[in-house]
Amino acid sequence: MYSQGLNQAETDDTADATRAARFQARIDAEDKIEPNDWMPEAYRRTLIRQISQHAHSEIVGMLPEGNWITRAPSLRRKAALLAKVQDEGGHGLYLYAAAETLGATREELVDQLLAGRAKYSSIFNYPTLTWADIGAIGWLVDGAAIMNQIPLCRCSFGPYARAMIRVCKEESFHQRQGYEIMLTLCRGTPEQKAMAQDALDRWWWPCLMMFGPPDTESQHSDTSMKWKIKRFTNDGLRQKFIDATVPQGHFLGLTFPDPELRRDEATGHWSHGPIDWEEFKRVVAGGGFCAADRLAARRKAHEEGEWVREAAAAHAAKRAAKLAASKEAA
Ligand code: FAQ
Repeated sequence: MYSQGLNQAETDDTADATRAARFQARIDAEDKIEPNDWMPEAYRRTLIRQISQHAHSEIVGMLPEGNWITRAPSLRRKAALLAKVQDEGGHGLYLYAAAETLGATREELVDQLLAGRAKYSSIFNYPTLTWADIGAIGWLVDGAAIMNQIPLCRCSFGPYARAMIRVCKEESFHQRQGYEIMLTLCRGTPEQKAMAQDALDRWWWPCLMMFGPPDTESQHSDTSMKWKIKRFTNDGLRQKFIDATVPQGHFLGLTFPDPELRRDEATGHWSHGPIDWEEFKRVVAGGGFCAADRLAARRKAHEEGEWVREAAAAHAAKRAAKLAASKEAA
């Protein structure tokens, strides 16, 4: 009996190893993995972790800019900002839906966020003090998000990759309108240019942290790259972002808050000074300046949305009952 059990365990192990090898071969061949396909449990968990953190980032990311909708300097600026913040809400919804295809419900993911148990991007714990911050967020935060998300359009998991295609199109528009705000300020009065410089001074280093810890400390990069969830390392993407962004800042006539920023003529890359990883860890651990406000705002929105959820559930129940009755009658 005992040896029969052992033999069964061995057979199960061999079957698992065969499935895992087949799975990796599909990944290596650039096949897309779809929700009903077999996948290792760790692949599923990694995706739920990353996609849900990404969804939370979009939803919490609505708050710093939402703060300026009522104070936008013109009707045109207000319309563009309103649309941008709505786009971010939409991105959050596609991402929660992508996570749902992996078996995580939106309710449980939202509960984790509201309970303070889920991570979201460190960048959204910084305050938006002036209108120039709205320009800096579009230019730099969306710019960093695009740099990170373009490779995610080729992620091995189909629903995430497909969601990213639309998200990237919208983020590109956000990035351009942010840069245009910065350009307008930089071509405006000396006070406006000073506002733009101040925004760059405050947002530059936190934006570099968006790409995650240095490669030597990234826990998940190796596995995520093996599974083609990530295509580049954190440092690799950070460098691409710096190389693309520094000339844009110089075109604006702005100075980056990094005295060590230098172009290496041989490689064409911009080398930079040390990133304050202690600040990053503190913010990720919940010690960011706006962390408590951000969660309080999400909790309030969730409570105030209770009646909408109730109405939607009542509507769905009524439709289901009607459908069941018409089937019975037929
Ligand atoms: N903030 O081992 P790694 C946006 C965590 S969307 C907070 O390197 P991984 C749009 C990481 O989760 C911005 N936590 O992890 C927008 C992990 O924690 P865990 C969000 C961070 O997953 C624009 C631990 O550190 N974008 O901006 C951060 O391989 C404007 C170890 O790190 C995405 O989420 C951070 N900055 O790489 C909205 C893109 N960095 O789970 C509004 C998708 C790392 O072990 C306005 N995500 N951590 O507890 C990714 O590409 C990856 O998840 C990384 C991290 C690159 C963020």
